[in-house]
Amino acid sequence: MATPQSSKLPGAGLANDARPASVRLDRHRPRYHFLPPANWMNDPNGLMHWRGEYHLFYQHNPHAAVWGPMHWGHAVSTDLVHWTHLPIALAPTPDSPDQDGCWSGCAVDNDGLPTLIYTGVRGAAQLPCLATSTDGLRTWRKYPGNPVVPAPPPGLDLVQYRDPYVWREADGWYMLVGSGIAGRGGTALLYRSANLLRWDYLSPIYTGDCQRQEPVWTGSMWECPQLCPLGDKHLLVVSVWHDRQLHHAAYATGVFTNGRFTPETEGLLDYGSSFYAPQSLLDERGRRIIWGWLREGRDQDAMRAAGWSGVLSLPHILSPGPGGTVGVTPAPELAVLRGERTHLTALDVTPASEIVLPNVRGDCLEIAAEFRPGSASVFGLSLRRSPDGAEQTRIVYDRAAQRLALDTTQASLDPSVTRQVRYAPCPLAAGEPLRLRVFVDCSVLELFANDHGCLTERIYPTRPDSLGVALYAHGGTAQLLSLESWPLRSIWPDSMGDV
Ligand code: DQQ
Repeated sequence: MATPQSSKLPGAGLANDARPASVRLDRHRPRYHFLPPANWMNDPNGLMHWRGEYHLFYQHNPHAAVWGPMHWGHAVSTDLVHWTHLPIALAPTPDSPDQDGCWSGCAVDNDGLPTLIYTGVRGAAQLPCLATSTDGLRTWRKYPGNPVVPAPPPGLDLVQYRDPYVWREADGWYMLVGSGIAGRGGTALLYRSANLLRWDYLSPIYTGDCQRQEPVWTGSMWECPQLCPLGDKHLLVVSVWHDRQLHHAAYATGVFTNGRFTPETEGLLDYGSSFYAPQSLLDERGRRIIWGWLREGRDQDAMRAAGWSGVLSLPHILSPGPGGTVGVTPAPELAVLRGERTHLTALDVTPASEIVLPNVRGDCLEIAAEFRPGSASVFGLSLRRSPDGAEQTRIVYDRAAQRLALDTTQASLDPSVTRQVRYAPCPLAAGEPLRLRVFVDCSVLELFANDHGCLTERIYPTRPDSLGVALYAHGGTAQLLSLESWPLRSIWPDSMGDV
């Protein structure tokens, strides 16, 4: 085996009090979503529940708050909520197949030997590489025979090739590599191996059509593909790349048989603009839990000035939803973060004026609200609202369109940050209330509706008093059936991020 990895790199090992003031004092830095102590993070990688510990690796540039030479940062949790930063797990090795970066990949348990399969980058080559740990996932040795696939399969006219995802079936190991077929669309290439070290290419499991817009557009190339059983179907998750732009995380549920995937139902895992490159694990309780990278909505200068960039979504539990859709709920473990509950019952919300809730305010909040649409044409909640309403982020339910919107066009008075309206389909059966779960964490807003359909956005209110929550309705009266709210605590021991 090769030499052990250096684990004393800057970044992930920084003590909280050694972080630059810009990081400690940034009001936009989330407090209960996972992020590194400082600098850049993107994709979650190598997720694994190993002997009672959740291990999270992630794409990390420990040298700057912008994307750069990729390392694998590492953190561990026993409760899915509180994380301990560990030394960097993988760093580029000079003059090797990963000399220019250790890009995304996965983790498997090879009969008791934890093994990472990642993308080693050397120049234009992006090839699957392998590393193993014999000390409980703390340090990693790279396989001297890396890369374990010497080149992409010939003759396919591929658009990019990276992000191995590996799993075991009764007859051996299988691997997907994200790619695209020029002029057709995104694809995931299937391989098989007896030992993780030598791989035989089989075929694309399924190729999308980049001309097709409905039900979801899947672009020209797929990053970070992942295939796993969900209920009695298989779930394929891909991150849509097109013309060097990152778009959204799409899913398909369907049938996987004889190396081919046949989609039956398609959708987006999150309808906002931020959630990308998600990866899931199956935990020791049998739950399929997924995290995505939440991209910033501010520019490179602002990220450099802040000293950090990128955050993970909350852990989302996936389950089979109606008609082949995917159900998504926040992990119940998050309830340990709740402070004192505020509870409101039965309230009519009329077009007369917005109802600013007196005891519900803050920038680290969970809200669970149930509405009956009544006669209102649109209704909803505004959050991070300044007293004069000049800054506010609006959750809008449109009864006729059966659609939920997250409107960040007034979320910030800073003209340089991203502001937009994003929509998610949200059909309600006759008599079914709209049930919203909202998590506000400084610059993160995650919205769950009726246990399916997620909308996540990044928001950057400028005013310190943009903390209010209000209810509103137009075109008629909506009924608020109940609203519970809790302030949520920081997940870090010294309140990292508190200002
Ligand atoms: N991020 C990684 C790639 C992956 C992309 C590089 C997705 O491996 O395709 O940081 O965000």
